Amino acid sequence: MGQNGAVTEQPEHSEHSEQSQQSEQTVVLVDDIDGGAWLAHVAAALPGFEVCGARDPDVDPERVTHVVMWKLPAERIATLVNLEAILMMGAGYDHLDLDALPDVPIIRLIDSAMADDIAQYVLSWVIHFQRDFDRFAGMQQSATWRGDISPVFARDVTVGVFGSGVIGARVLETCAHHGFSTVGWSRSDHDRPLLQFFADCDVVVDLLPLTDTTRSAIGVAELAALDDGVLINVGRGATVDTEALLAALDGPLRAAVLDVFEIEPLSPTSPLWSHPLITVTPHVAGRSDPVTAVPVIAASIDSLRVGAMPAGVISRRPAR
Ligand code: OXD
Repeated sequence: MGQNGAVTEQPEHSEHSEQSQQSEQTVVLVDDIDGGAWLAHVAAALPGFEVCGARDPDVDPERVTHVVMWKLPAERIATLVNLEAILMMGAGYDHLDLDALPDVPIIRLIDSAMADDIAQYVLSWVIHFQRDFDRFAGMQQSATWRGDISPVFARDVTVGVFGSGVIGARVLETCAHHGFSTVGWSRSDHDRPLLQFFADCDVVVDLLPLTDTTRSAIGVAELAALDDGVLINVGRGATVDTEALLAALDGPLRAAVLDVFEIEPLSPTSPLWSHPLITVTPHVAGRSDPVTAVPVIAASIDSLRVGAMPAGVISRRPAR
C-alpha cells in the first residue's frame, strides 16, 4: 500500500509504513487528484496513520477510517465500512450526493489561505475596472491617448459581496483595506433589500454556494439593478442566469469575470469564451493548496478523534 513515488520520498512516510506493518493503524485514503502532492502532504502531516492513494489496489476497505477527497465516487465510499469522517479538499460540496454518502461527518475545507487567494483574485479585477484598464485596452487598438477618462478613485467604487462566510468576509476586508467602499449581502445578514444592494454596487462579487434557493439567483432584475457595473462570479456558475447575463451585456452591464460555470470544464462551443465583455478563467480564483490545506485537515481529524466537531461540518439538512 501507499507505493506512490511522491510519498516514498518523504522520510515520515517510510517511517510510518514500517510502523503500520507492526500495528493495526487505521488508513487515511487520499483522492489522487494531482499526481501525489496531496498524498505526500497528508502522509507527512499524519504520521500516526497509514496514508494511501485512492487508486492503490491493495487498500483494505475495512481499515480506512478517513477519506480526504474532492470527488471520489459514492459507491467507493460505501465500501469503507469503518469510515469515521470525510475531509474535503475544497470549500464547495455541491458536487456531492450527500444522500448517497455514509452517515459520517463531512468537513468542507475552511482554509484561510484560500480565502486570501480568492480575495486577491477579486481585488485584481476590481482594480482592473476601477483603473479603466479595459477601456485603455480598447483605446490602444485605435492609438487613442486620453488620460482624462479615469477620474475614479477607490473610494468612489462600491464592491458588494453576494453570499457570506469566511471567504466573503476576507474579500470585503481586502477591498476595504485598499480603499474601496464595501457592502455584503446574505440572506441572513443584510441592511437593505437585495435589488437595492445590486443598485448600490459598482462591482458585485458572487460568492454564493449552489443550493435550490441560489440557482439563478442573479437574473434579469438583479443585473438590471447592477446597471453599468461589473459582475465577478467566483461562487458557482449556476447561481447566475446565463441568458440574463448575455442580455445584460448587450445592454448597460460593463463586464463579467467568470471563474465558475454550470458545467466545468466550460464547453469549447460556449458563447462565453468569445464574448468581448466576458473574461473566462478556469475555476482558479481560490486554489486548493495542500501546503496550507493539509494542516487544516489534519487538525480536523485530531478534533474528531477527541470527540470535538471541527469547523466546516456540512449540514445534511435539505437546503431551504
Ligand atoms: C471550490 C473549491 O469549492 O475550489 O470551488 O474549493
